[in-house]
Amino acid sequence: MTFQQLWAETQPVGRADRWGGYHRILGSSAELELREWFVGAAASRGMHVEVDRAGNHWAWLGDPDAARDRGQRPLVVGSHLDSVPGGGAFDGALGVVSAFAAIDQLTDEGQMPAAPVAVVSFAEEEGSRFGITCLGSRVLMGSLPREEALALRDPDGVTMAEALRASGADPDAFGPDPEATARIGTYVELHIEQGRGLADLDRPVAVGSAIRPYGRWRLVLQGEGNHAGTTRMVDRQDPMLVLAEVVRRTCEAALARDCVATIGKLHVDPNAANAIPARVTAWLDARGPDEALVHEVAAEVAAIEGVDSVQDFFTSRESFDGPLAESLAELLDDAPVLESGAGHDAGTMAAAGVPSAMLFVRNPTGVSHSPQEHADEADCVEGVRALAQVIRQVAS
Ligand code: HGY
Ligand code: MN
Ligand code: MN
Ligand code: MN
Repeated sequence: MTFQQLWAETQPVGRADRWGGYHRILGSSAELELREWFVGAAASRGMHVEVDRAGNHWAWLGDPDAARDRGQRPLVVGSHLDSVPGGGAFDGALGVVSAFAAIDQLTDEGQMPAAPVAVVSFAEEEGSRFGITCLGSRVLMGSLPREEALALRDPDGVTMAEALRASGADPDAFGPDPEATARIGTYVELHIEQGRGLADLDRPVAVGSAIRPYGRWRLVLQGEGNHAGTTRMVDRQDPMLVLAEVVRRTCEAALARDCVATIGKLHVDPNAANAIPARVTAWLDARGPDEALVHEVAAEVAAIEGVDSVQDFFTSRESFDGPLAESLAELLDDAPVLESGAGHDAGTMAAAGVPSAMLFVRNPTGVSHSPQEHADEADCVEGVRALAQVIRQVAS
């Protein structure tokens, strides 16, 4: 099938009415529908579907175990199918759709390598339900201990273990999967660019060089709940005042250090218009050119009076395989090589020692994690063509 045909199949799934964005949250009907689409797409291409112990979906063309017996380690391409709440159409889905489209293009041209190739769809890349990004790849590779993952809670208080049980899966079987990981020779992820690097360079496709350091902290601002009408202003302990200071200082601390930092999610208890909040939980997402600077931003915010801070995760700079990136850039007509300000499963793979690379497709406005996220069809087709070239080169 062409890219356009495959894209048309996935586009209606999970489009939310409210803001026009996509809601493809782990375990939601939309996310389950896309998984079914993935299984169907694999089956119609004669690919064998497996779900690893961390809940990631794999579609294998060819037999990876026979390849291993021959001393080959296969190429894996793919991305993720979940989204942030109200996210764009391209983040994640573009990589999975492009993977199938590239395989189809090579097959039609009689150029598909004989060596096995897999398409992977990683689970909960956005961390929209359980709070930790790249959850499926982190658990798979053992960089997030299974006990920690099983104890994570979603916004309704449901633990990962309970969610697995409810979906018919066995939490005891959940965890790293050495058998699945031993099959991965190289991982290449195509993704929409989430900034304006390619638009500025006027090029359709780039190769990724690294993922910038990234941390997330949960800030608990404790106050005293009380009646909004009867409590004198001088008698209040209102955590919203602390929040106002947190937001202002987050921006200042990031600006002063060439970092970016965001308070994008809040939980207000009890969340009533006529009650002074008893407690506010705010999430700080901070990223930057170097780890020390990112930690400094978080430390400055955590030091504000009234703030208790817990680190949810920290991801170091992840550099992709340098020689691989260089060879891909050369293969793709001297494509530009760009760093990523966004996290990706390819970063988890690189951190675990898997030779990994990324391709980025131009995003004219750079907007992402928003319904306004966009890539032109011609650039997406160019991305598929690039991925097909990479498959032909790397898999054979
Ligand atoms: O970068 C992120 O927020 C996530 O990994 N997509
Ligand atoms: Mn994303
Ligand atoms: Mn993504
Ligand atoms: Mn009352």
